[in-house]
Parts: sequence; structure tokens; C-alpha cells
Amino acid sequence: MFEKYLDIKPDIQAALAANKAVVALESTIISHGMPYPQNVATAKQCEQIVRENGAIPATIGIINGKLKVGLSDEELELMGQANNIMKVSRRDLPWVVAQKLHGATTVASTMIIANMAGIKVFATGGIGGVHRGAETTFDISADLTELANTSVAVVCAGAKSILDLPLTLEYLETQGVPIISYQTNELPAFYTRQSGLMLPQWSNDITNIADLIHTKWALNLKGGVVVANPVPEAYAMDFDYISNCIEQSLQKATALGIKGKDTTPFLLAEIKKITAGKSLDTNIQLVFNNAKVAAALAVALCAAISSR
Ligand code: PSU
Ligand code: MN
Repeated sequence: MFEKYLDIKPDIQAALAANKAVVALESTIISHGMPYPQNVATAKQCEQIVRENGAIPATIGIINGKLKVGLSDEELELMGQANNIMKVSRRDLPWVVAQKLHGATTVASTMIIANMAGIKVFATGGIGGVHRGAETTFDISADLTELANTSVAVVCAGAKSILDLPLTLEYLETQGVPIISYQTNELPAFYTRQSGLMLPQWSNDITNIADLIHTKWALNLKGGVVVANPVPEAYAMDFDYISNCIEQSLQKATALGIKGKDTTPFLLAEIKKITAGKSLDTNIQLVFNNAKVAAALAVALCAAISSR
């Protein structure tokens, strides 16, 4: 049924048919998460890193209402430069497809389209979560409910502390979403390796993480898994410094009345301004590291699936 809306690049199609490792990549990070031209350069470099680590990259976005799995260079440029690219989460998907518009996919909608195509592993920067003040705004990212329902593993650098991280962990627990960290027992907070929140499930070995994911699905427990991969030490920001910058950006968002889906892009741009671009460098490096780990995970998951 949905196949007529999907457009999967031939090399990705071939890899999936042969049970080879494929890694999905999102496009909101390109259109709404980073400025041009760093956004397009980062997207291309991510694809390269996935290839170098033994998997096929599949950047996902919506062009003229088509659900694209794999974007051409021209399509990546369009995503990075055009100002008519909607930020599309689950709610927005039918509208953008029906109206034949262009859309950048969030974690939630990238998971939906990856799942339609049969892709099991997805690399991004940070996932959305429970926003600070959610007890009055109700602002809880649709990424979390997608993780509850859609069986795709998401490799991320944890979640930014623009969010309420303890509540985000509570929400994931309620929704039955495993979160496992790699090479640390602490939830990474995107720009930093620390958050002060310990995770009960973690491993130094990517095959253990692949086994957890494979076992979850073998038990018929539908839904995603969050793989929390900390930013490399060399690129991590100082905890107190970045916490302060985040506070400032949150205050400005409140003062300007920024709400809903505009919140995350606004805060990202504001933090970049306050840090004079340093947060963007860190953001780019952590995305590269996630692409690398996701490729290794996709390879390990293919092996786990075919061995039992
Ligand atoms: N975190 C980032 N960069 C991003 C996003 C999150 O560091 O670009 C994007 C992702 O696409 C994520 C979305 O799915 O923001 C969450 O938006 P919201 O909070 O409106 O659900
Ligand atoms: Mn929101």
C-alpha cells in the first residue's frame, strides 16, 4: 500500500534485499539543525563515514511529497539551502505527502520511513525528549512515542540538556523503550559526556548492543531502542560552560515566546551564537561519531539476525 509513496535508491534496495548493513540518516538536522553550508558538508561526510565502516547510508527526506530513502547530491543541497522545507514529524507526514511538499524528517518520521523500507539502524545527533516546563506546556517530543512503537534502533549522543533529562528517562521507561549507553554508564548529554544520570544498561562492546536489539525484537517486543553514544572526549564541551549557555538560550526563547516545533531549532541556533560556533563544531563531531558506531552496529545486527 505505502510502497507507491516510497522511493528507495537502487544501491540501498540491493543492500536490503541481500541483508546487508544499512544506516538511515535524518534530514531535520540538515534543514533545521545546522546552518548552510556546514549542514550539507556534514550530511555528505556522514554518508562517507557509514560507507567506510561497512554499511550503506540512506539519508531520508521528503521531496515533492515522495518519501525518499537515499538523497542525491542535488537533493541534499535543496534540503540544506531551500527555505520551504517543512520540519516533518509523524503529525505532519500525511499533509506534506498529500500536498507534494518538501519535508525534512525528524527522528520520529525518519524512523517511520526507515521502517517502511526495512532499515533497522538509524544515526542522528540527539533525540527529542520531554522539554523543561512540560508540566505546563505539554511539550514532549513525538520522537519518544515513536520510539515506543516503531522498531528501529537510534544511535544518538543522548539528549541535550535543553530538555528535562530525568523526565525524558522516566518517559522512555514508561513507554518500554530500552536505552543502552556505549562505553559509559552515564547518559550523555549531547555536548558533554556527562549528565549526572546513570543508566542501568550499558556496554563497551557493540555486539552486546546488537544482541539486546535483536533479542527485543525476537521476543516480539515492538518499538525502538536508544543507543546513547557519548561525544568523543576531544570534542566534548565544558559542562558548566555549556549549561550556562543553554540557560541563556532557554531564557531568550521564553522571552520571545518561542513554542512547539520551533523550539529545538531556535535553541540550537541560539546556543551556536552564544558559543561563537563552538557548539556547532561539537555537534558535527558527535554526529560523525554516531554514524561510525551506527555502521558497526548495523553490521553486528545483520550478523546477529542471520546467526539465530
Ligand atoms: N537535536 C539536535 N538537532 C536536531 C534535532 C534534535 O541536536 O536537529 C531535531 C531532530 O530531528 C529531532 C527533532 O527529531 O529535532 C525534535 O524536535 P521536537 O523537539 O520538535 O520534537
Ligand atoms: Mn515539541
